Amino acid sequence: MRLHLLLLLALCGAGTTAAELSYSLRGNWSICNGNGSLELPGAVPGCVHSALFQQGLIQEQCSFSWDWGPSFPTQGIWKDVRIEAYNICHLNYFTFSPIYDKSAQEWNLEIESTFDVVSSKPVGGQVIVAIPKLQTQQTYSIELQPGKRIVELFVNISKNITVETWWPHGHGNQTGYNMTVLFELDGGLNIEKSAKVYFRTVELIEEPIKGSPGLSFYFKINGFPIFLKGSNWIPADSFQDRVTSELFHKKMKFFSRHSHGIIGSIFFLFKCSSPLPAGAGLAVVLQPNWANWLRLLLQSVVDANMNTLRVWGGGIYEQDEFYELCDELGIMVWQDFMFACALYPTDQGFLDSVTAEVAYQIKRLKSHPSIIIWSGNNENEEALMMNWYHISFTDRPIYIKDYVTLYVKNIRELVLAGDKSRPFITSSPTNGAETVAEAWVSQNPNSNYFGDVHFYDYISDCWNWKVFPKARFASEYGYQSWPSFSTLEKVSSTEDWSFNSKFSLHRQHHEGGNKQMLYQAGLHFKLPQSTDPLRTFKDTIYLTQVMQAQCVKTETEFYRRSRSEIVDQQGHTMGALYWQLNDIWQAPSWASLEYGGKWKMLHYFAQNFFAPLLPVGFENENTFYIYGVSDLHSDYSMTLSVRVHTWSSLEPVCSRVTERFVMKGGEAVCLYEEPVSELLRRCGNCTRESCVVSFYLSADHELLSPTNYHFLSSPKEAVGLCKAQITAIISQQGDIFVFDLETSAVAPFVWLDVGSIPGRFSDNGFLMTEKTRTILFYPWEPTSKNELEQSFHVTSLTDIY
Ligand code: BMA
Repeated sequence: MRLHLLLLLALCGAGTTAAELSYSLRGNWSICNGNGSLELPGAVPGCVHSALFQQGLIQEQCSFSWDWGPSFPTQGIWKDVRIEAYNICHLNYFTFSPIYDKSAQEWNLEIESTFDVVSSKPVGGQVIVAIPKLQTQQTYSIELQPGKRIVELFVNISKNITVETWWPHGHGNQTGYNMTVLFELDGGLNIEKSAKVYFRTVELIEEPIKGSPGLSFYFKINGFPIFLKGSNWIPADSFQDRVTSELFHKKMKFFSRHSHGIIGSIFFLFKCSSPLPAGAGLAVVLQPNWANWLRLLLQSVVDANMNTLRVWGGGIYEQDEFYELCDELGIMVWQDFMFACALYPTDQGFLDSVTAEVAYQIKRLKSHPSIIIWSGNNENEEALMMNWYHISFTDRPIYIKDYVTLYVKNIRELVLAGDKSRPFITSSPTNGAETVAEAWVSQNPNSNYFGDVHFYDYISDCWNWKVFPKARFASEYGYQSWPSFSTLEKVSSTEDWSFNSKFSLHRQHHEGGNKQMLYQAGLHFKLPQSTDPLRTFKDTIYLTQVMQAQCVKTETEFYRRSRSEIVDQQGHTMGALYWQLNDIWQAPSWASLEYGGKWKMLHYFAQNFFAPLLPVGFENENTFYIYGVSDLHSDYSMTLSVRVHTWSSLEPVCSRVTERFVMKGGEAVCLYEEPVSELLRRCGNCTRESCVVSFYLSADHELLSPTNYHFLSSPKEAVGLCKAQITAIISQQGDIFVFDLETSAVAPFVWLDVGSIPGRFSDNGFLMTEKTRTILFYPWEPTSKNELEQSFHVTSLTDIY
């Protein structure tokens, strides 16, 4: 009999498998955080980095603080632990990959199971694999010799059966097939596994582009080129045992029914109580609805028309439920290995630990169709090549050698051995094939001509699209904002409620972050001027959200409209993943979802700027253009309507509808072009300051796109903008609440807020040019009309002056 204590990941911070005493790091080993923006030790209170504590542990890197998060390094066991006793054999793991055979045009399934055979004699028996919906059932004889044994099965899916493929959200269904694998072994030992199998192919296309040096960098799913739209995922909480979904409960049931040759089975759950630093108590009391936490966050991803999340390398390998939900919802996952913003050692102990961890994670995750790429680390190639950490010229070759040892000779080899079904790149950003050609470290890993880029610029005017890189793929970019007052209120008190309070400075972990937000906002908006300090604080929060939403909108729309063209030898952009989706605590950050799940204005904007069909307006040399962007698979016939309003009237001063045209699927093309001077002349006595343009795509009076807009001047220079009185009548229709809005004047950035009532609106932060508008509220927990009326507050731009 053998007792098997399954501590597995439970012990380890970032899902690591080893925690040895201490490693000596190379001479000048040093670290910075986030694009070299913050030298450490940080000047910001509470901001420290893993390197200072790391001592050879591969602990969740951001648990020692990041430029958006606190320092709460947890210790101890934080995942399920169970003791299993067995006297014949034990199924250690079970994993599989669907593989498409292009030449035979058929699907096969590779199933791998590893056993620990403790019986002294060989264990014989058979395995029955069944996928009923695909009329597939195959039986294999097996004989397991004592010791560690791997069983590899190859299941062919008959060509005569139609296999429905898995598609990313917005591109098709997420069809999956139930599969059971039953091991009937000697001695009456039956082990049954069930899983959902999804079929899809993924290719990373790096090929020459006409008119541009370098190579493309885009993904084909099931042979179809897809623009990746989405964001970057960070751990949902400093204390992972709080991140749950209802799937978790299902799993508990599964475990208690589970039996595999166990002669005595003890099952218990061990949830570690994380050590809480002083002051952390507040965060514990005020948890969001944890039961649905994960699902809510991921549902918000698809609700905002995203199809991709990058699981960033400074966090953790997420729990199974995360990937199961991504499979179910059609969210593609760019999976980093957990190394970020640091140069790691490569002594044998460290490499052994990495090997165990990486091999385990590949096995655990490879059956998920949602994962479309493995990536070695976050920003370590760039850190090395741009010398973020001031390594001396003479030491550099040692660091390059370490880098290649860790990510190429170890991690890449493990990926190639364990999972050939999806691409691998060594880093993000990287130059892909060009990085390989340059011996795994490119002179400029952030090149616009290859691979992906990370781009941050808080100084240039974000309304000027010319500052953004015309890259192949933007995998990180963004701007900070403050979360809403209702979120902050839960972890602060009266003396904290000003932009320069100790609290506000303490929660801001990005050096100069608060100033940068006001600077960027001040380029286009008047800053709040109230004499009431609380009002000024709330208005400033609102304005930072407006600024962030508008900045990320401009940048993302630029990337989306660059998908089909090459300008000045650059372009063919096929991905836009802004930094960052979610928050780990209540603090200013780049996130579009607040801690607790509340949508910031940016998330509502994302729903629009990621819409499958979108008109994008911009100016170049005083000419106004509208591009049509389509992510659809087919061509559609439609018209474009362009309206101009003066700020002072709810009636448009002029309006134009184009001839019907065919918008090609999967393209971005110019639909409209007019010199600004002509547009102003055509529309009465418009000036840049007095008018605003809005536009949408429609067919037979049916709206096909969100209504988008273009400011002809900064709102701070707007002429005729008056204080809008906006009222709402709230009614209930089933589980949904209807907000019938009425405004007295054109109102920019209309923000509907119901405080802490969990839920989201159908749209928010919008430009209101019509007298009335109906907006829906989808509650995430039961609420009432009365409760909503009590909490409801509306703000638009002129309210803050
Ligand atoms: C990138 C990320 C993070 C960071 C963000 C904002 O560098 O990879 O490290 O939080 O930028 O600075």
